[in-house]
Amino acid sequence: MSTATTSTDLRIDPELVPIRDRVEAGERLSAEDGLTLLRTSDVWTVCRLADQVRRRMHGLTTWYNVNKHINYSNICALSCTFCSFHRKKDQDGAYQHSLDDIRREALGAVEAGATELHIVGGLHPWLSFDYYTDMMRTIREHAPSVHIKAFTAVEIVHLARVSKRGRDGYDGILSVLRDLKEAGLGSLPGGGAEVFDDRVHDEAFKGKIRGDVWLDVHRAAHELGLNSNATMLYGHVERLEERIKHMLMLRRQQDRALAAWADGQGIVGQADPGDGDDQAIVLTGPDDRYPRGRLPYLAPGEEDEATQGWFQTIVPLPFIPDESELQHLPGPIGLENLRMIAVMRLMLDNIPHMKAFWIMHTLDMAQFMLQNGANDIDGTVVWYDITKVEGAGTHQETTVKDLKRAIREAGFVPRERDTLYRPVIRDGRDWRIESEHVEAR
Ligand code: V47
Repeated sequence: MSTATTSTDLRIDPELVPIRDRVEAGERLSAEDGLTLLRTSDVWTVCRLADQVRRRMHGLTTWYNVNKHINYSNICALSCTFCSFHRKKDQDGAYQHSLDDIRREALGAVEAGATELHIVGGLHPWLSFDYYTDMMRTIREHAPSVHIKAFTAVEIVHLARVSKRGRDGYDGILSVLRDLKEAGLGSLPGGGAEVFDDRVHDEAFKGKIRGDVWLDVHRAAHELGLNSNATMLYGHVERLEERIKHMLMLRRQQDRALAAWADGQGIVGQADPGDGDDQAIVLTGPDDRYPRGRLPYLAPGEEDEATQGWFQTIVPLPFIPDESELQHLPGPIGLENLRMIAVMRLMLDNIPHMKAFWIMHTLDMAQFMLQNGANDIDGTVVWYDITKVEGAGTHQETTVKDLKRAIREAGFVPRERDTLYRPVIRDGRDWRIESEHVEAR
């Protein structure tokens, strides 16, 4: 790498100089910029820029939550090559939880002070739609204060088929989400996005929904006032260009989701470099661009009246090869994972939060990621069956004490949040959401 001297006398890849200037000015980065960030050997400059952006957006605040994951069944009609979670019905290790099991899990979560249940499963071939709405109602009845974040986009499309609404396309998806919301669903997790590209789809997860359908499901959720998260599962058969394409597709959809809100905030849209007529809503600029607040926020109690949701968090997921059909691939490690966190922070300038999911990165690496763009370390988790790093079993739990320690030692201030990023005030297992909204600093 050739180097040049910056005003602060640090060495920087000259190709990153114009990108640094655009980041400092709060301008949207282009696809070419994204590729440069992915290719440069000057990873530390990329990380430093992401840290600058993260501090602008969130100051020193770093979020964690007290949550519990439930996988209601690992029986799945699909057999994605990257996935080691799925089982066929009679296969060893296949399981399916009854609603009684779910009730017990929900009560256990309340007992442990959880504010969130994160519920996903395989595409179960025989369970009826009632199972899913009854699951929501059971939790609502026994754990009314707990937020239910459940079902990836591919599960929603599966439920449209199961409930005979599959042929209705977008309307079928809307109608399924409406029923689930009515039964208690509070938001959608970001899983199942993988990489939005048909070539990658056909090679690694054929049979699963394509990127446009994943985006439709989240658009429908946003239309119903439900917030959602987004992921990218990287480091398998995709190319760097395809990673950037994925980010740009998410960014474009988020511009549309935030357009009306941004208008009300007096945030001036920018022209999007090389891409469409939509105004770019950039949330990563200098403070004076956001006189009425930088980040979209849903006040406590407004959930039912919300008419427009958005992507809250981006969760980069490194491909973990163990026990999958793609286990001959190495999977991304250390520096590559740090770089991805940073590049996604810089490119996804309109997604408020960036999560370093410690289960997939390890807590040690997630701690590093807090200094490279991430402002959220996820939660206590408890049970996790989808990936197992370094020989972990399904019991994968950490304590609030360890999460706070990781955050503090990285130089940040830990704050507990609920699923919708509102500060939680806690007294043992009892908690409430702070009603006054103050932007994190
Ligand atoms: O949907 C499956 C991915 C996802 C592998 O929204 C794999 O807050 C890596 O989406 N290696 C589940 N990834 C995880 C997920 C998630 C996690 C934490 C928080 C949130 C959130 C979402 O994991 C799956 C799939 O995309 N996945 N297999 C694998 N071998």
